[in-house]
Amino acid sequence: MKMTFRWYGERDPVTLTHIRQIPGMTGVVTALYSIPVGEVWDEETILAQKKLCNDAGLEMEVIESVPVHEEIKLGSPARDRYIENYKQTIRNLGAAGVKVICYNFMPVFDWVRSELKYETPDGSNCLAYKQATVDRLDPNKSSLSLPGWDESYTKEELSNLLARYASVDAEQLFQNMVYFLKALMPVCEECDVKMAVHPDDPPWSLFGLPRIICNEAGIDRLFAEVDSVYNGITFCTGSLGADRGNDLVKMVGKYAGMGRVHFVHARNIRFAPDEEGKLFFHESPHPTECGSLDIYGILKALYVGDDYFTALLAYIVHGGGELSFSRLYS
Ligand SMILES: [Mn+2]
Repeated sequence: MKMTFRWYGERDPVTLTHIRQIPGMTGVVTALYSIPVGEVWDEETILAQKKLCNDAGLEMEVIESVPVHEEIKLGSPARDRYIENYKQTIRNLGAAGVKVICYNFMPVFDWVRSELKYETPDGSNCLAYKQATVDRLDPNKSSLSLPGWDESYTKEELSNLLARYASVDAEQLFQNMVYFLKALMPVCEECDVKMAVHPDDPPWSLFGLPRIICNEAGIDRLFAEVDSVYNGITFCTGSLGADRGNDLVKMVGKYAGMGRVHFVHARNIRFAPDEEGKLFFHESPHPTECGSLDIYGILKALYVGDDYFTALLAYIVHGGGELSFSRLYS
């Protein structure tokens, strides 16, 4: 088990030097931010990023994320070209020593929050999700803007994309994901690179778009359908924990026991009352008593060694920070 920290590249205000100063932190989780979604990540750019990390005394063994092109999620005839590109990216990352690729399979929108700077009683800021706010939004309306949304689409492109998803239900999306993973598995095995899907965040359908990696049943089905250790999960406690029906301690123990947990996002969230009576939660510091998730139980189930466990509790990251752990099965 290695403790790693997210690094958003050279524009990240939290520098590699800062990350290196955190005791116990041996690596970063990063990505190549300059390459358009769907294109091959070339070796030269990968190695340049790796050199920056290594020169700072940090490893680059986990990538978050290699985005999946919408044509793959839509299951269109154009998907095969993008799948071939993804396979080449896996080969190039594997050659550079990368062991785990985190990705997600959410249509159109990535994670969704209603606020990026919710102020908690102690004055710290964090991400928050108010269902009442999200319910009032319509992605087809021109005035819409939400924190974290992909601004690379024009309004027209976004509308067209949403229209194409009208014929893709949860079952179709699942089949498209299976097609994608089955195509990848031989390359993953050959290059020893593990795929670790990040759960949908939040783990339920939004704006009429299907979401499928939301709970134990969905993950069980994915693992059964593509039955390889190279088809694993990023166990994001905050994402899965937003659905109170998810028994995180049970799930993480079960999937770790199957050798399918390749990467962990360990973070806590706190459910709080909402004036409109709808779901409301915000990020909270890691210790169990600071939020609504049993972080102690989750980490115990993961069997984190004493050193790292102590280190984790010592570093309470405010502001929606995710501590990441990678479990590398070699
Ligand atoms: Mn996460």
